[in-house]
Amino acid sequence: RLSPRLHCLRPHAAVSGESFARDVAFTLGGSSKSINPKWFYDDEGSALFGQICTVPEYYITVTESSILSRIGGELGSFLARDTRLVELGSGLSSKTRLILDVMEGVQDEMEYLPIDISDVLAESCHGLLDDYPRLEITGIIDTYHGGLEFLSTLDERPNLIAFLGSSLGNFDAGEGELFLKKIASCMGERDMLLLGLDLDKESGVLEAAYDDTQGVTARFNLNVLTRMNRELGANFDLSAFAHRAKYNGSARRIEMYIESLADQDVAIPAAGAAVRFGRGELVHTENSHKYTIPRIREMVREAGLGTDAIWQDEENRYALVLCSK
Ligand code: AVI
Repeated sequence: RLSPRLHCLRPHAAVSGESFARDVAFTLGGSSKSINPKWFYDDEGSALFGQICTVPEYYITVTESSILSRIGGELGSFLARDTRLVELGSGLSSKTRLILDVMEGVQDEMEYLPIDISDVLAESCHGLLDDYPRLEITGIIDTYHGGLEFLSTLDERPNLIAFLGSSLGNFDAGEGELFLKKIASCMGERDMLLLGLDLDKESGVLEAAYDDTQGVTARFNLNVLTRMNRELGANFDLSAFAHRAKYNGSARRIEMYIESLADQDVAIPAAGAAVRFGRGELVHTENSHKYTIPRIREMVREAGLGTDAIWQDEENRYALVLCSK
């Protein structure tokens, strides 16, 4: 279904099958194996992530949403009549509604520019158009970097860049800080950044959030193997691999792995690779960094931004940070 209020652009071919093949050939080829978490998000992976957001142990989404609904009025006071909402990694756009509700109170015409690596972007936008009749959407299907590049081609209107769900935490150590600098370098004087970050906490709570009893996170993690089977012609036997999530206290992060349960060889024809896995060998699939308030302030400052507000939930599990130049 097409709408004159929805445009979807795919500026780069960066999300193509060929780059998936090349990337996994490289990251599974060395002695310490990994898979970049951006490959989680095919249609099935995006749907599974949506489901993770509703499991009881994964407090991140509900906590962020409850903070957002509580601070709506205050956030509105920072918005101009022509502020455009840009969202990095919009996914299913569920929390977006809470921000659009705030914009609706301040603006006659609303503009939303979601940037996501997954095709589900277009689908989730249709629901938004139905519910917000004064909304125009330009969806960008691309990596974060491609999306930010696109941002620099836009007119002078102020942007509220939302980067929610603690997605910054999925960058490798040091890379997240660099990416924050990159966002800052794309921001104009009137732009703002709304950053959602998960706070460091007890390891038991964190490990449960990344290894839920319903096994949704396990399916999400292992789905990347199914994706390789389908898209790259690989022959991973899903029953011979298992999901693992471990808290690394010194690095302040959850680390997700796929463990090989046997000595086995797997062919990945499209990547021109044959990969040998030892029993107990771990493939690192994701880091999810956790933050402290002092560390957040420091990161924001080092990126050349000022902190306008920090909001937290009552149990200090999560923080929403508003920053600008
Ligand atoms: C998208 N990202 C912020 C999630 C996280 O919490 O790191 C991805 C995720 N991985 C396992 N569960 C959720």
